[in-house]
Amino acid sequence: MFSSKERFKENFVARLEQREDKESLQTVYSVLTAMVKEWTYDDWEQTNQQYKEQKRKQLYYFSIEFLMGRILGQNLMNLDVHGFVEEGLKELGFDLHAIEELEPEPGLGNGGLGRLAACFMDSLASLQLPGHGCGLRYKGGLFTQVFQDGFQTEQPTVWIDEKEGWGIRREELSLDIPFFGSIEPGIESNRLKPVLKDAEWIKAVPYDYPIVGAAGKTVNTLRLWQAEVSSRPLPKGKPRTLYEQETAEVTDRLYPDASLDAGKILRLKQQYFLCSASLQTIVKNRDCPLSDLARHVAIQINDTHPALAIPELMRILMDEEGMQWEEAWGIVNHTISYTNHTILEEALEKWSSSLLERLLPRIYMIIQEIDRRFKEKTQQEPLDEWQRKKLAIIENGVVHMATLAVVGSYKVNGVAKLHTEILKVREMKELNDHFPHKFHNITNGVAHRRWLLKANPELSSLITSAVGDEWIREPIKLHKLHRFSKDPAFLQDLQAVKIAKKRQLADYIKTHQDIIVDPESVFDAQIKRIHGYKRQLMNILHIQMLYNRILSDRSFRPYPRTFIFGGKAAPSYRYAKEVIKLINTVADQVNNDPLAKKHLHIVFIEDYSVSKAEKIFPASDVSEQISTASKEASGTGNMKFMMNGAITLGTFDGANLEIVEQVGEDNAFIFGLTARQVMQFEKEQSYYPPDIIQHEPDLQLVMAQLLEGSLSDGEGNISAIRNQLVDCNDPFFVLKDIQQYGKAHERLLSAFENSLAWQEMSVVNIAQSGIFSSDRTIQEYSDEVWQLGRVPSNLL
Ligand code: KOT
Repeated sequence: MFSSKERFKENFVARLEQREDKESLQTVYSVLTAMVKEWTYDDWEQTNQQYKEQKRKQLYYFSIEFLMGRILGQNLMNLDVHGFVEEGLKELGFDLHAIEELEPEPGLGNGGLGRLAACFMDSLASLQLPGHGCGLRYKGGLFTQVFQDGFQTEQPTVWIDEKEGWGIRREELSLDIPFFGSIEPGIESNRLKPVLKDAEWIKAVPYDYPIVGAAGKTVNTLRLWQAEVSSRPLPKGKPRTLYEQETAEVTDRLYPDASLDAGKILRLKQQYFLCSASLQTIVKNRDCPLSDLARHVAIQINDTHPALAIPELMRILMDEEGMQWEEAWGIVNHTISYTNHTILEEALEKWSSSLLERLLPRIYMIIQEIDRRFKEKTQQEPLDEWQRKKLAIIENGVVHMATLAVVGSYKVNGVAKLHTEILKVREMKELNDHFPHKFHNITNGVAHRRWLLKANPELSSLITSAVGDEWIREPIKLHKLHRFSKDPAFLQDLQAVKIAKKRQLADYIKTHQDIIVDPESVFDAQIKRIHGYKRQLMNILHIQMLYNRILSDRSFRPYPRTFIFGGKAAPSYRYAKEVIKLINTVADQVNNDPLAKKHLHIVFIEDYSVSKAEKIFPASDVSEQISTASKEASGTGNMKFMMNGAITLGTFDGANLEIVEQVGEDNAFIFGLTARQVMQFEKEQSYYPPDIIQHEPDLQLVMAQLLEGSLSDGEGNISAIRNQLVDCNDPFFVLKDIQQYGKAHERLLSAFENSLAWQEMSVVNIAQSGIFSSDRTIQEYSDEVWQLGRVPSNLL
């Protein structure tokens, strides 16, 4: 490693000299990546060595998605060399920023759940905790979104770059995973052992990625498994070409929306492949007697996608290691813990028993036995039929993965206070009554090193110049900024930083989307997956209402605003795709209207991704967090905006409530139905949108435009939106909340006009954001669930 810019430059130039195409930025990228890899690998080996020597308890975070974003810049930052590498390269005539942009972005996740896993990886290593990721090495990440005539189209992506990639193939650690076949009784060393016959085997090859902790020497591992053809014989009658094709599919690409792809055999294959390969490796590499596993290993399952870890660990302990059920169950039940990320009915995983039984016969037998024993246990309890149903793992030919995950784990957590409460009192009430000590809350957090330090170096420098740099290691120290909340010089500097970031984004928008936006206007952003409950529809209908009013009311000349959207729709999610088209249609009309464009601009950033998010969060004034109350488990974008000084315009949902708890109602704009009210309406089925529209002429106009006027092109392009709003009685309460939303916008706009007061709100938000660092979240997991701090007691 280099301690100075000069040493770095010397070494860099020497390496560049050996390359052919010295002038190309691609070569520079390749040389720099190779250097960073080398620096990392020494520490990586040392970290592993130390973990072994100290016999530290290890955490494995099982997740079907890891949305890492670009790695080079983050590693430079965490290695604490970003500054001098950037300067050194500049002196040699290269722009580090441009070099970083050459890295193919690993988009191995869909959104919140996958990005959370990536933030957790950063925090684990930065807190010097022994925590590693286990996932899949999809060849293609999330699709690339391309707009054609305002519609989303999808193009496949390939992020894997075998030459420059960060991963190391660990061929020697490969293993074969069986699918299909049938179970026959067998005997081994005088005990019964189920034998799997005629299985189809898929080879799992691990690729290890270094996870570099901040300013420390800790380098943890993200292990991603790749599916390849096994050398074992094929079952009789299976054509080789079909086998090869099906095998390649297993890690060919990420599913673009878990909740919509439920029931697909390939998805189930992916899940078992991940669980089995990871668990077999963990059990094999343990350095303790098997009976002590739970004291040496913790496994966190990121939602239910890896819940097959529960029966698979049972299988390994019993069938491979000869343990009895009770002992094995005790170990599983003290090793695995589960995080729930959603209460949306359609996202709760269910598998058909027959599919599970066919693909994974032994695993299905074990699930049946877990279910049988659990039913036996609850038999004595005075429960009605409905309550028994809610406690069933297998019911009516369906396996309920969330129930399996709760029964098989020692801790279950929701991801924000409200979400956990809803789990406990409603969604999982019966399970919580049965296991009162399992359920607890751990509110999400985000890696402030990526979302503030890396994404917003200008703001980071300003913070450091005011309060020192302790906040980088201890984000709670951002509190110190309160001292500056009334300091006019600081507030002006803060405003200057915001304007600079807005200019940078405006330049990006001009270059990439050919739209000119005014950096002095309010930048109001909603960036997240497109989904009914997230209510991008309410946002765009409100903009259309503003537009109508500008045209009809000569006295209405509001302060200029730029509305920024970003997000992808699942390819098969018709409604969400229509919302995208609608936003693009309104954008076209408004941006090209000579009067309206003085007040409103709309930009839909194409192909939203982690690296684009890094540009948008720092440049935003307003953070749109407008989900239907009770539906957004937590949200994490809300935290990224807050760290960058944007003010939340949001509903009483997810972690928004905790943001408001931190900053006070005066420093956020909160509106709309509460979760309790939404749930009451749902229960009583008493919400009837026509009652509302009837009394609101501006709403009538926008509905008319939408359903038969300027926004509907008569070709059925908005039939799913129409269906939701009209035929389904607006299940996400868009029309119910839209007037309050408009009022909240008005309050916000008048607040913005007093720029010092706005900056003061901004300071309060940044100062209170430390608690939303994933360092805090990970420390809570470690203390309350994994207990990584403790040296195993048998060593004391
Ligand atoms: C998707 C399918 C099944 C189960 C869960 C999901 C899921 C949930 N995907 N992303 N989430 C989001 O997770 C984030 C991290 O906890 C939350 O902040 C967000 O509210 C969830 O929607």
